[in-house]
Amino acid sequence: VEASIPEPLREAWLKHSASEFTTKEEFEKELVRHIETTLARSLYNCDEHAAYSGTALAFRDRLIIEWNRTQQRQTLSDQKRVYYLSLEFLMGRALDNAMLNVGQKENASEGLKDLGFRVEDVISQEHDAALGNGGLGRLAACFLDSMATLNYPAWGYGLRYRYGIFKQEIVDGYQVEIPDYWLDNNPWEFPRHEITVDIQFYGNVRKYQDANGKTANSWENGEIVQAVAYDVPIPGYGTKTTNNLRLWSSKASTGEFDFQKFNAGDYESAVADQQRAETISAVLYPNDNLERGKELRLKQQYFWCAASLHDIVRRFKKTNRAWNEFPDQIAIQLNDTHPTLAIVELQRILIDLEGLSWDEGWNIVTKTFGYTNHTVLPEALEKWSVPLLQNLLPRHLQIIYDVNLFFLQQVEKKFPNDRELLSRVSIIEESHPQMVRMAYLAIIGSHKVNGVAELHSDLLKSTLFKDFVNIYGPDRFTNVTNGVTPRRWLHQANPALSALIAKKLGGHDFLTDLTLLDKLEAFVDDKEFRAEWSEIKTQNKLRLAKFIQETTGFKVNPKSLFDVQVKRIHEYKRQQLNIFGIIHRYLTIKAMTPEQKKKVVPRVSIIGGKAAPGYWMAKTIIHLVNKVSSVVNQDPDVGDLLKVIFIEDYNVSKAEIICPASDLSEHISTAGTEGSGTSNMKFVMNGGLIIGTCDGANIEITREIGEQNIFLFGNLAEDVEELRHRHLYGDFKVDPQLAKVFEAVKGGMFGDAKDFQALCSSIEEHGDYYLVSDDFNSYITTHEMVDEAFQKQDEWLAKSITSVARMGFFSTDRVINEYADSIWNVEPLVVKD
Ligand code: RUG
Repeated sequence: VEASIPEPLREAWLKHSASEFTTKEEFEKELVRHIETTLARSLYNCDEHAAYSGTALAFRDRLIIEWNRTQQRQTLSDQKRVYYLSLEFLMGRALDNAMLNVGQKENASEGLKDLGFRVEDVISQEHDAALGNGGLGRLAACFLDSMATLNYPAWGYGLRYRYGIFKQEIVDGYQVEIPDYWLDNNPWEFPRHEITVDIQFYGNVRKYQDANGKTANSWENGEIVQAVAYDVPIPGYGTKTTNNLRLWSSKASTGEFDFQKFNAGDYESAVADQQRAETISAVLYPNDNLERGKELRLKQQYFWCAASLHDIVRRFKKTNRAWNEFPDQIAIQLNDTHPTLAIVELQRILIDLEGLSWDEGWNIVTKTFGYTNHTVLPEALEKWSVPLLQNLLPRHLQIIYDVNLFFLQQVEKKFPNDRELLSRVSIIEESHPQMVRMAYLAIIGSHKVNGVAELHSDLLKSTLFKDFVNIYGPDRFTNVTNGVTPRRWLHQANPALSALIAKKLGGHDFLTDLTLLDKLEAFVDDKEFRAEWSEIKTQNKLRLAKFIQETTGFKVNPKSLFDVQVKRIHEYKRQQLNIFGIIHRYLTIKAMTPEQKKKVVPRVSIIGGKAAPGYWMAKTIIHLVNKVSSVVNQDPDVGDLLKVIFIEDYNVSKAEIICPASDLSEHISTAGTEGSGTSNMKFVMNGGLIIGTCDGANIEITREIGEQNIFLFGNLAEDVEELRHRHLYGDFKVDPQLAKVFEAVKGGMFGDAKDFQALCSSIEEHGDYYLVSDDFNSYITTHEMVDEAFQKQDEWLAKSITSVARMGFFSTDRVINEYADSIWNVEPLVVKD
C-alpha cells in the first residue's frame, strides 16, 4: 500500500499529518481552537456545555488519529478479525473514559482549570449513550473496552437508535417514560455517508436455471431501505489500539422517493414512505429479558444483520481469498439470538449471490458463528411467526426450512424412529401460527454455544438445550463467565480507590492484569491502609448522599448502612422481596421501645431501575417502593434508622456514583433465573459486600472471595421446580412474617391497598412463582446477620479488602481472552510504537 504512493506525496502528507497533544498547553491550544472555530464561541460566551463540546472534540481528534492508524495496521496485518453483533451497546458517557484510556486526564483537568472550569462539571455535561436495556448491553460495552485494550482486531456492529432507552420520571409514585433523544451534538460518532448498503424487504422468490443449468433462487421486488454507517471510535486503555463500533442508521433508499406519487400531487404520501424507512432505526425496544414479537423489531434485526454482513463480506472480498478461507479470517459472535438472521443471510449470500453449493456455504457459516445465550427465562426466548417471516423475508424462510430439513435428517439418522425428539428439536414449532425458534437456529448455525456463568451454562445443558447436547455432543456447549471492565468500574468510577490500590501495589498495572489485586491481601491488617480504605468509602457515601438530597430532597445520614439494589425491575430479580423486607424492618422498628431502638443499625435502602413500559407488575413494584419511601422517610418514629430512596432514571453514569458508595448490594433473584448478573461484580470490586442467592455469577464470586465474605440465603436452583409444584398442588401457606407485611399493605399503610393487590395475590393466591414467601425468612434473618456484621467495622473492612483482592477473575479481559481462545481462535495484534 505504502509503495503505491510516490515519495514526494508521501512526504508532504506525513509532514502535515495530524499530531496528538501530550501536554497541558497542547491540550489547551486544541480546546481553545475548537471552542473558537468549530463551535464559534469565545472567552466571553463559553459555558460548561461548550467547554464539554470543545474538550470532547479535542479528544475525538486524538481518538480518530489512532483509529485511522489501527484500521490501517489491522488491514495490513491481514489477521483474523472478530465481529461482535449486538442490538444493544450501553456505553454511558465517553469523555471521561477517553481521557483515562489515552492517559491525558490530568493534562485535561489542569488545562480546563486554567480556563476556569472543573473537569468533573465538564464531564457531567455529557448525555449518556444509552443504546441498551441493562446487563446484556452493558456487557457488550465492557467487551469493546477489553477487546481494544487487549489489541484484538475487533469491531462491534449495532443499530444507531435515534431514541435510546427512555428517560424515567416518577410522577405521584408512578413511572412515566420520556423519549430519550440523545443525538444532538454527539461528538463521538462519524457519519460515513459514503458507506451505505441497500437492504431489501418483502418481495418474492423466483426460481431460475443458472448458467450451469442448476436451479437457483432470486429474491426480487419488494422494498429497499438504505443503511448508512456511523462509526464510533473505541479506545483501548494504555494502548494505541482504537477499534470501531459501527452503528447503522436507516434512510429511504436514494431514488426511492416516489416521484410518480410526487408528480401525481401525492407529496404527503411520498414523504410518509420516506419516514417509514427511517423508523427502522428510530427506537430501542425497551424490554429486558422479554420478547414481544413485533414486526418492526424483526425489521430492525434483519436490517442490521444484512448491513453488517454485507460490510464484512465486502471487506473479505477485497483480500481476493478463496471462500473457504472466510472462517480463518472472520469470527462473528451473536450476542443472544437477536442477530440469528445473520446466519441465514450469510448462507443466502454464499449460495444465491456467490454461487457456492449448499454444503460449501453451510460449512463456512457454522465455522464462522458463535452464539451466546444470556437467559433461560421462557419469556425472553425469541420465536418469530412463520407468516411474518414469509411476508418480510421470503427467501430467508426457505433457507430456514432447508436448514431444518437437513438438520432433522441428521438427527433421524443418529436417533432413528424418535418422532418426539424430532418435534422437540425442530426449528419450526408446530403451533398456530407456526413459529421459528431462534435459539435452535442459532445453535445449529454456530460451532460454539456459551452461557454466561457456570450455573447458567449447566442449566442450559441440562434443560433448555439438553437434546442438542445429545445430538452434537457436549463440546459444542461451553461456559464463559461474564466480567466487567475494571477501567470504567474501578478506575473511572472510583478514582480514589484506584489510586490507593496503585499506591500499595506500586502502579496501575492491576488495571490491565486484575489478578494483581491479590497482592492487597497482604495489607488487610495494615491499620493505616484500612483507615484510608474506610475514608474512601465514607467520601463516596457522602457524594451519593449529596446526589440523593439534590435529586430527591431526602437527607440521608452517611453513617448508615447503604443497602443498594439497582438493576432493571423484574419479578425474577425480586425487588418485591426487597421492598417487603424493608416494610418488615419498618414495622419492627415502629414496634420498638426507645431502648431497643438504640441498638438498631441505621439503614438507607436504595432502589433504582426501569420497568418495561408494558410490564405492569414491575411498574407496580416501583409504585410500592415510592409509596413506602414517602411514608417511611417522614415518620418521626423511625428518623434516621431507616430511609428508603428510589433513584429515578437509573443509568450508567448514575451507576458510577452508586457502586462506589454501597456497603451492601442485593443480588437476590430466584435461584436459577439470573444468567450471570454483572453489577454484583461492580459492587464487590468497589469494596461493597453483597447479599445474594445461589444464582448466576454470585456462585463464582463466592468461590473466589470465600463464603465468609458474602451473605448468601434462600433456596437452591435444584429445589425450585419442586417448590413451585407444591405451591400449586400441595398446601401453601404464606410465611408468617410476610403475612404481617401484607396486612400492613392491605390495611392501606402505603396508600390505596387496591394498587398493590396484584403484588400480594401473585404470592398468596397464584402460586408464588418466584418463591418470595419461601425465601422470606431466610432473607430477613440474613439481613439481621448483616446488621451484626456491620457493627464490627474492623471485620467488615477486612471482608471488604479481602473481597476486592480476590476479584481478579471478573475482568472482561479474562473473559475476552477466553472467547478468543476457545471460540474465535483470534490473536491480538501487537502494536509497536
Ligand atoms: O439477564 C441477563 C443477565 O443475567 C446477564 O448478566 C446479562 C449479560 O450476560 O444478560 C442479561 N440478559 C439476558 N439481558 N437480556 C437477556 C435475554 O435477552
